[in-house]
Amino acid sequence: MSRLVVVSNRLADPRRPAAGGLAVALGETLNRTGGLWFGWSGTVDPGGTPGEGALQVRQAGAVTLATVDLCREDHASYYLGYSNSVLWPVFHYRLDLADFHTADIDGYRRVNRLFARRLRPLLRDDDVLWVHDYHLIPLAAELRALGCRQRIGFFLHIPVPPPPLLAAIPQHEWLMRAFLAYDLLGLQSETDVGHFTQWLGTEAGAKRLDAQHLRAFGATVRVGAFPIGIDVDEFERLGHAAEAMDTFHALRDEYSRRRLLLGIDRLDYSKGIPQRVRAFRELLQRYPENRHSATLVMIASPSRDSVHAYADLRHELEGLCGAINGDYGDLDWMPLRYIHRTVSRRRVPGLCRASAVGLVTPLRDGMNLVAKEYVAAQDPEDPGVLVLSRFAGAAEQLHEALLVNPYDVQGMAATIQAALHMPLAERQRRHRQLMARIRAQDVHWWRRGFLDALDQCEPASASTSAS
Ligand code: GDG
Repeated sequence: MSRLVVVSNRLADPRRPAAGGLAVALGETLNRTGGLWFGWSGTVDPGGTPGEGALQVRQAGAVTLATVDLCREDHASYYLGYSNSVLWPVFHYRLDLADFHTADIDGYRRVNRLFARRLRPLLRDDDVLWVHDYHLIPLAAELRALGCRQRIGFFLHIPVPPPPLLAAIPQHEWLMRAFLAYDLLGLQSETDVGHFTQWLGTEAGAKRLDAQHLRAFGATVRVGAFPIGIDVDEFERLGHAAEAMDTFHALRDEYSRRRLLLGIDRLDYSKGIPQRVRAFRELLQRYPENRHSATLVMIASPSRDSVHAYADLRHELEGLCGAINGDYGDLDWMPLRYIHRTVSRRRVPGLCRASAVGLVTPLRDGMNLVAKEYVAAQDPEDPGVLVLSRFAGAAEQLHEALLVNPYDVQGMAATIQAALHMPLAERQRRHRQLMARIRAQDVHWWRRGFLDALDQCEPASASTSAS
């Protein structure tokens, strides 16, 4: 059997529970298959040279972890700059937050070239490579330029916006060529596949060979939707363990006469956090019976705080939460508990189960695993209700959630009110249906679907170079 080589910007120890969607999903995948996981070590070396970085290799169970440090300049241009101040905002439909600098694209190319140079000597001829996410779009082209002929698949964890937004990226043609160097391109949803196909069609005159294959720039790529799932069994195990049970009982005791609502995300402008808080304020305003009774627990784990847009979001949120607690709070009740810290993953299922409503309200999201985790954590006899943005990739699968438009604050408040009053039988029915799909389409289904499709691709069909 071929060895699996996973490449992603960041790695996690696959034997420990991680925070962050990609780290969780990849750790679970590699735990099953074994193999090699390659990426940035997470260390910024202040004395390092651009485009250089020593390789470190260590073993974590069945998984070999191979990492490279980045120097300060490469970290600034590749990670903070091009990845998170150009690709992340544009792919989340936020042209207004994109910040284009030539030095950043140069750094992005340099680091992808560095990764290819460090990874190449570790590869075996029959390896299968699975590259992840927007930081590494040109990696296959760089590997091909070094002579790699292995099958290489790419999975994009974030959404694909409509073509006119993509066309605003100054290097968008270069990006298209880079995508074409992969054998298989996996996206989260059919909406994303539609946008990607239109982009290649309108901007590169790509020809559709059949339902799955596109041809452009002399190369053929297979494109498909592979919605990512969670490891349901592992999450249920976590939910029955002591830390989750303790969290659940502590919250149930503390809020025995109150209803809890829960939001849990990285503090990111794509997650619709201020919109959710405004909807909660509207709930207290329009439905006063919720005062002294409903409490919103919002866990926003720190993320990318040296990017301006994230610091601005933090200030906005602190102002909003302070104003709501000031306006509505009382000596014996605070409407909002805002926690700007990462909570232990072991506590997450307990937090979810203690909450009557789970609020997942991104303005755009590739998938959103919290939505699936919230459902998986519920007690089937007395389940909470998932309120889910129609703009999360997860909405294509989770039809029985209460779908909302996060831009419509009043509409969201009305839906939260309906969720708080949903009869038990309806909650049970919706939960049963949601759970069946989350279980059937879990992280192993996702991994198998992607790797089986990659296996069917002709190796090294692409011969393009992104440079
Ligand atoms: C990207 C895409 C896509 C969150 N806060 C804490 C914490 N988390 C965990 C959650 C969940 C994960 O992090 C977040 O996953 P998401 O899917 O919601 O979001 P992103 O990190 O933006 O992930 C996304 C995903 O990739 C996978 O493809 O779904 O659309 O943006 O597991 O539980 N975990 C802990 N403490 C926290 O405070 N321990």
